[in-house]
Amino acid sequence: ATSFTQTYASRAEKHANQAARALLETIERKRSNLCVSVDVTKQADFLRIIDVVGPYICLVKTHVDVIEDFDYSVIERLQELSTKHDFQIFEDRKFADIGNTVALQYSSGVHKIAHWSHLTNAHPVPGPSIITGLASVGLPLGRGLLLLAEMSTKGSLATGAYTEEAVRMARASPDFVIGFIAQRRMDGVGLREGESAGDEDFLILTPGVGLDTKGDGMGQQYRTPRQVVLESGCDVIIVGRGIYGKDNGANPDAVRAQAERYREEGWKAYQERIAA
Ligand code: 5BU
Repeated sequence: ATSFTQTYASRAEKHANQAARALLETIERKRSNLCVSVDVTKQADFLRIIDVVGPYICLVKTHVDVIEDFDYSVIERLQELSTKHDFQIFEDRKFADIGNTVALQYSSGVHKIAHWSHLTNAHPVPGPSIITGLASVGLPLGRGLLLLAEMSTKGSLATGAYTEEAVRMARASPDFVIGFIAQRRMDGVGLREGESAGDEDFLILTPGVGLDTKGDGMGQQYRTPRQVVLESGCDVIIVGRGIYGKDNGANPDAVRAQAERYREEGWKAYQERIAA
């Protein structure tokens, strides 16, 4: 069986990377493949939304650089919530520079991402040296990296040969690169003649998920959890505004209801998939 029909639990057992294993185990334990993306600008909104959705998610995705009143205490609160509700953390930093610079951006500055974020991601555009730079910081801390193989936006340039090269880059660093931000399963993509996929198992985390709208008027394109998990073989659905709405999650009951709804849809699609 390919990873398409394997359970999250059985994939966890085989994964060499600590962060990948922890995420897969969390998904199985909580029966949730839902990641919430919390893109709000105030600490208070950020922490309130996470406390409400915490029970229903496997992962919180952050853009900490949009928090206006950021200080390091937000990270400490986030870590407390991660323990309280049993979820992993993914800073969606999208690194894209030379190895030396990304190592500094990952370890240092105001945010010190590597110190608290189990997963982060990078654009493959600089080539393999971006992985070397990030791994020099992240591997000793047991972190995992996702490469941006595709994007959810209209007119994305990350297609075709670019996507295939991204998968080749990941294949060359299996200890640190655990998978992709992409819109579909990537097993075997970009294999050259005579190469075999072996037992590679890339995790696919997928943004651009929404049940009620098709887009946001700024290029975002939404698909349903069923399209993403069952039809395209992705592993984790990433949902932002579909859960916290247009008012920064001001109504906790509404946020909770949406989180429950997306969790349910994502899990149903997975159960159908493994039964296939
Ligand atoms: P939304 O509110 O569900 O549209 O938020 C989607 C989030 O996922 C947001 O934080 C984006 O930065 C992120 N994202 C995306 O939407 N599409 C992509 O291809 C990538 C990231 Br990569």
